[in-house]
Amino acid sequence: MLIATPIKDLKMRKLAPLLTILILFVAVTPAFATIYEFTPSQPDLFDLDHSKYYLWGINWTPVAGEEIVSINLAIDDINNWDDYNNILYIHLLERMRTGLAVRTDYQGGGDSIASWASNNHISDLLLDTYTDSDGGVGGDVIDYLYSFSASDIAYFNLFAADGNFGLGFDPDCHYWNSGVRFTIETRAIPEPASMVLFGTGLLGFFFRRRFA
Ligand SMILES: [Ca+2]
Ligand SMILES: [Ca+2]
Ligand SMILES: [Ca+2]
Ligand SMILES: [Ca+2]
Repeated sequence: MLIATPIKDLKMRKLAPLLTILILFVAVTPAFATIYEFTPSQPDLFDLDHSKYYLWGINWTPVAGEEIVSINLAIDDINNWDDYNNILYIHLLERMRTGLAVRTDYQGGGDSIASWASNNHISDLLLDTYTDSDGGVGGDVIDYLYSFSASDIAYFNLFAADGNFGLGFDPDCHYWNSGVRFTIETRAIPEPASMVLFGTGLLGFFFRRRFA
């Protein structure tokens, strides 16, 4: 069992106000989180038709003074048409003309985004593949969510540095869904100057208490 111990030690008594201020500071500092959300012009990407692949170009420039905390790709209510083929390839692209482009692969050719990127000399990263666990229309209809790893975010920062990047989807077979969303969450990078000021203030407070 945990029992709260009173602060008996003299040193700790002196440090207590300092700790209180630190805790207050953490508690009152707003997170400054900003969410940037993107949806393709056709929100469900035409239900990810098996005979196509989709290239979605997005213009977004990393904001000075902000760092990326998380990036998520969501596809709501995804469900495969049948299990003749059952794989959806999802790529991050270094660049892509803004908006949505639909190309044809007749459901074949494996990962058509990888081939397209290679043929067009565009750097790309295979983010994920999705397979419907029950194969077909029955059973599971799930909300797919892919959260970028730290390494994915590093690639994203590289790809988006010039203000443009893309996402590529190759469904082989058909994936019904009710919408695709791409979300970037950032937070303000603490400014070194204000941290120094804050530190100086704390020190001042501590010494005033100590030598008063
Ligand atoms: Ca396809
Ligand atoms: Ca394909
Ligand atoms: Ca299913
Ligand atoms: Ca780029």
